Amino acid sequence: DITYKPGKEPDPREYRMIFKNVDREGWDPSIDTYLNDGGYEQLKKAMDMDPKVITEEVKKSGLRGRGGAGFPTGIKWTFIPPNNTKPVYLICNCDESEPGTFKDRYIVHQDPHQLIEGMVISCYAVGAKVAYIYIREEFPEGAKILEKAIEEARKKNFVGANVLGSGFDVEIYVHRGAAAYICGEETGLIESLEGKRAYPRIKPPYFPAALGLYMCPTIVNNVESLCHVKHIIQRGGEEYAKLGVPRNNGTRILCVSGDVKKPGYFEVEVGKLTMRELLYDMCGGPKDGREFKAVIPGGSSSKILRCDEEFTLKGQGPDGSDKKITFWDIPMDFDSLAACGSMAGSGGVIVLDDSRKMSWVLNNINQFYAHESCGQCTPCREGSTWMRKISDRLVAGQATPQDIETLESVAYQIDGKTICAFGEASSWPVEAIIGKFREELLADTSEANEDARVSPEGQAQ
Ligand code: L3W
Ligand code: SF4
Repeated sequence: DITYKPGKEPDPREYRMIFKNVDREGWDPSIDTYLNDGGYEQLKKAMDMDPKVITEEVKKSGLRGRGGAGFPTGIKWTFIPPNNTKPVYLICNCDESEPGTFKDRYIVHQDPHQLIEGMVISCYAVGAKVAYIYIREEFPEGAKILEKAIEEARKKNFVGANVLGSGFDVEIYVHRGAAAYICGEETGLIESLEGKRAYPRIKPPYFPAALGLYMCPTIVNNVESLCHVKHIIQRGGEEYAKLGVPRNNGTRILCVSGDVKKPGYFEVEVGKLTMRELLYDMCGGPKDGREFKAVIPGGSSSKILRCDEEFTLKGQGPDGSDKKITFWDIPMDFDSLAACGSMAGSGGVIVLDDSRKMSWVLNNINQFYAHESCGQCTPCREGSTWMRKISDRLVAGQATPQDIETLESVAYQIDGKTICAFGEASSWPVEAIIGKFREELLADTSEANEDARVSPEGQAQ
């Protein structure tokens, strides 16, 4: 009996759980609307459970982090040292900045109480009395909505001292981010929250679950991940785990942008849908007169896939044999996309058709990472700028074939040699685009450009 606003109806293949209230007719982000829909019932249920049992349920659910790395949420929670005597913090990572990703903002804008309910349950499970929502600076409206929602929840005793008479106290603070992509890297975020520049910390030893905010145990989870906790309590971990496919449980929100007829957000059971079903059935196929060329499946940091590629999935065929699949058969889950050499990342599916020149795509990505590098480590700071300069030349028609080799070599010299995953995020797209579209990129170069590199004074440019 739920209806959605005209033109915003979900696709019939969707499974709306986290996005159930997004674009819903008659819905608003107030607590009254949420309570009328059964809101905060799962918090009441959770407060009667042992915190350890909640963590067990989250482990059983198989929930994997929706922020990019897909790390199991329940397991992360158990990394808090058992003999810990320091305060524990929970941080909701709402610094949604990965190019191609636009899901957390909708939750915050349209269903903030779902997030708050999930956060309070999570705080209770991990023993955190203070939680922060680190929201990207560019979401000022979202920050206001969250502040208001927290106040509403406090008035009803869902947040604050002695939550629902349980003896459990919890405060949630909204913290506006520092307007940089690196603030979404969990240790950069923590530094920023401490009032410092968002320089990521070396992990290990500083895994936040042991040494995080103010060097205290800190759980950092993405907005969407925290919302799932409420639904795990409602269904029970085992029942929740029936959604999706083994090791890739639950639902996830895919954000599709770029060259499709119907871009948008789609909540689906993880792994139940193939690339073909997503792009043709749900997104309406390519624009008129065009053909699909390539897809970046998990935000700009993930490796590009060509639409004419074939893959071998090790041990996934009958009786443990290898299974051959085409690009179109890839199930949209963490493990399958990893097996195809890319990743599910933060769910941002960027589609490119045959009108896109790969030199332009490469340069667009390089511009972003060169701008966003925090500058702390040399391979990333210098390398991301070199990569941008070379691809600037490529789109300007001033590159030589040797430039492509240099660009590839720079990428491989960043990859694996930096403090945080930004190094890989910036180099993987370059490695994949050159590896898969080398001939096309070379066609945009010319040996003759070598001569143009020498200035009138005879100095190399
Ligand atoms: C304790 C251990 N904790 C791992 C924890 C770790 C973190 C999580 C995953 O993210 C992704 C990248 C992009 N003891 C632990 C441990 N953990 N081992 O598990 O850790 P990790 O290192 O695998 O990944 P990461 O560096 O946290 C990297 C994505 O993030 N990304 C962009 C994200 C953008 C958004 C957005 O816009 N919404 O989220 C950029 O790099 O996909 O794969 O919590 O502490 N032994
Ligand atoms: Fe900063 Fe890049 Fe080093 Fe990460 S890899 S710490 S973003 S310079």
